[in-house]
Amino acid sequence: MALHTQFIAALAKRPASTVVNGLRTGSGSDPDAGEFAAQHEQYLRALEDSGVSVMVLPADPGYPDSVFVEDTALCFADFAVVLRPGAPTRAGETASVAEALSAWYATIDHLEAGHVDGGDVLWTGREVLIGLSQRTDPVGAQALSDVLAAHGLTPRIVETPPGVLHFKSDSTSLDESTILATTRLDDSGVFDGYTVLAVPLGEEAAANAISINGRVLLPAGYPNTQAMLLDAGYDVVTVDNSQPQLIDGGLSCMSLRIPGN
Ligand code: CIR
Repeated sequence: MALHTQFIAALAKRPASTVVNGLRTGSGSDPDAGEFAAQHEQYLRALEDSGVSVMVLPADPGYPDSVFVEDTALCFADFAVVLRPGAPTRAGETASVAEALSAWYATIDHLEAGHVDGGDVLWTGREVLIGLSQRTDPVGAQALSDVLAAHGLTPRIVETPPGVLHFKSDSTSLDESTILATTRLDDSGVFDGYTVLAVPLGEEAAANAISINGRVLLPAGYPNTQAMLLDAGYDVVTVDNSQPQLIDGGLSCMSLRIPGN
């Protein structure tokens, strides 16, 4: 199993009641705070059942989107990077996450310029793809690229399809050679050299999954993607994510997974 899909721990944050005011690209209905919290609990159980110990930070009502901790930092085996989220209302989410990460990391770098959301950064095990998006700008992408290269990783700055919030809204690294992705992202050629499992049309939201300790956590409600992954030999566990999806949240967005080393 590739290192980048093996994890010992995860960091999450409880959704605040203000999650109903979370940012969204469309004009969809508000999530229900109670149902969101219930689905979040199930999500935490699914992570624990996958063999990680989960640290859960208290809710932060001042930041409606703060449940989506993935956007605030990156976690590698030997170091973490605290990011600068691109939405102004999310800039203050990083402090509590940075403090919590010191439980695992002696080395924590900080992005010094521009903006990057963690949802735009895909570590494939071979390289780190940094997707330019509405949230991740060229200055931030280059600054992150420099940090990662200094740690011996191989960064590559790429494009996110128009209208897609984050690069990882449309992609997941299943293992070092295989990517789960939407056709609209795969068609860009960004994954040339990888085996791509394309989610069937109409199931685009299933492209955001989590490959963790030999299983794939997949949002519930995407039977064709589930069947494709099962056929390909993956162990699939579904998690109801309908509430986070109302505000553009995928499964990966709600935790930072800490690799073992
Ligand atoms: C936002 O727009 O920032 C949140 N409502 C959703 C963030 C989802 N995060 C992610 O894809 N990594």
